[in-house]
Amino acid sequence: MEKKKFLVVFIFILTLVLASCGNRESKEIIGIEPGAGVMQATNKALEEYENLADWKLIESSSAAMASELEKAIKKEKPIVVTGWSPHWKFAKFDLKFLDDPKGIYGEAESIETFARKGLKDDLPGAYTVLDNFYWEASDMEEVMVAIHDGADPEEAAEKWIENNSDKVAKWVEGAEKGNGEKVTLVYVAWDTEIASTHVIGKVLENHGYDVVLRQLDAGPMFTAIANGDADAMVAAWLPLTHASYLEEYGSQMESLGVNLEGAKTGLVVPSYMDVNSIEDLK
Ligand code: PBE
Repeated sequence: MEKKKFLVVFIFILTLVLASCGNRESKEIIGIEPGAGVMQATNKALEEYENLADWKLIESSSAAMASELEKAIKKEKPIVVTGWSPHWKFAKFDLKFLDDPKGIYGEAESIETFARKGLKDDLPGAYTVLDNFYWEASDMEEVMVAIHDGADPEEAAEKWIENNSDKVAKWVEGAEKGNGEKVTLVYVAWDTEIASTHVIGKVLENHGYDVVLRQLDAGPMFTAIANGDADAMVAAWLPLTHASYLEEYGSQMESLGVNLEGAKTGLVVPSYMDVNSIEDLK
């Protein structure tokens, strides 16, 4: 008798624990690298949207976030991730950005190029190529999808350059050829920046420079340019996503302007989920 009672109580408690686990799981936002602007914005969203009061943002990596998303979609399970566009995930899965009535994630973002001070005088040819670098979201997406489908980033960049010689010709127009001088580009392992940095890196290499690509976290990427430890990066999302980095390091870097328009960040869910706004998350 005693044993039976114990068993009943045990099962009851187990049910409670499992239920609360399930509950907790559904109140998680799968994030990426802690230094990303979309993570700062999501922390702000957790504070400002009352319905997110008991939600948690999970730090992760861009690659791990994408694989969690893929796993959930295979089982048609609910999932909320910190997302951004352009990104291959929109070509591969049926996804939607949640409406953001409080405007925490801002409107459309641009991606901008920054160089260290003095690059223009030291390597005017490389500076001109970086300054001319501009492409469309669809171009970047093409490279990202190729990489996701298994191509090496360098290979995917080469292929895109081959197929878009008209665009590339405009970037190198009027740029003095390099003579094996070293150019260091820094970037973060975000899918967007892996694509862009490998493309512009290859273009500079084809133009006579000895290009080194160095992968860093977001903060160190900005400090490397500000300190002059690296020559340039094509990875600043503005006006909002990297606003805090710009405030800190903007005066120590040289802005070369926008290289892509119409980017966006926010909370992303599979289309089969019955939510359309951040305010619908319960
Ligand atoms: N991202 C991709 C970055 C910028 C590029 C949106 C993940 C971020 O949130 O900082």
